[in-house]
Amino acid sequence: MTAAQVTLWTDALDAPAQLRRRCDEGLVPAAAAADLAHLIAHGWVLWPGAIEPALIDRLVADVRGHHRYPGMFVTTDHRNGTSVLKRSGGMPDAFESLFDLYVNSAAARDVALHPRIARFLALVFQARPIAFQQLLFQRSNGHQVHQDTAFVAVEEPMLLTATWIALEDVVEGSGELGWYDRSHTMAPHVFADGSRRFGAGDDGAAYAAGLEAACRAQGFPYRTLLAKKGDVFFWTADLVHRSHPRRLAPETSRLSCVTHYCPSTTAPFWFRFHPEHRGLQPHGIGAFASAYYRLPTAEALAAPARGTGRPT
Ligand SMILES: O=C(O)CCC(=O)C(=O)O
Ligand SMILES: [Fe+2]
Repeated sequence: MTAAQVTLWTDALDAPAQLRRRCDEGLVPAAAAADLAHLIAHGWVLWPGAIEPALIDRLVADVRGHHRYPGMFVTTDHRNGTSVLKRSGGMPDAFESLFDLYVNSAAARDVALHPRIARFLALVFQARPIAFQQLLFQRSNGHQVHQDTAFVAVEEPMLLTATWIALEDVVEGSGELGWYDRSHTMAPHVFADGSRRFGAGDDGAAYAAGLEAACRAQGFPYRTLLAKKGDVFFWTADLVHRSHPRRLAPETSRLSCVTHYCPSTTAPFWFRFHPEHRGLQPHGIGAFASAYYRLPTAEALAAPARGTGRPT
């Protein structure tokens, strides 16, 4: 048996009653009530066209132009077939994913903590939102079926949400986001070391296969997202999701921005091990943290302090 989990109120068993009470007390704006009810029931909510096209265009320009600042970005190294991270190079690159772009891109900050998102996070968290791991995908990375609690670690694992934002219209077969509706209600998956974090003693393929089998056995409908530019898909800690298997060429564009968030009442797990990476960069009603860059920074462009190695 594991100890009772600390969860967001939206993931609590009595969340529908809590929502009714909060609405009665005037704590939830009318426009947000339906979104919260959907999040509670389904584990996700979709906001079509929530991000302005001009802001998306600014972010895409930063992504496509990042080679102009060699070494300033932390990226995947998939071309070399490794899962180790590297610093960005000086040639145009539309293949690798960029980590924590919000440090060096004002547009990435404005997208990740867009007022629509920040306001909703404040309702869900009842605290200041901290954006703490951002992945800018230029194409699908082919993620297997997972719950973010396994790979995006927070001190209280369930105090976690994420957004997936389309920076272009998604093409079918490009590795679109897929998820199991209502799968956030599954019993918590506990790994070999007794934690909710995937670790050295765990088998990735077995984990993915087991999770998928459990979703099917419980009859959670599988869905994919043919998102349009500017759409925001918001999900909670334990929603089971994946990159839907790609049918098109590996380099097919699927520009999208994923950001993970926790409330300021907890901390990203790496804070334990990297005190120099506990800094926060305030932004609007929220803030950013980074495992790779030292924050806060007054620089318009900051160099990674831990740019290579295994992802945290
Ligand atoms: O974009 C995808 O295909 C999946 C991304 C994902 O699961 C994540 O970043 O947590
Ligand atoms: Fe994920």
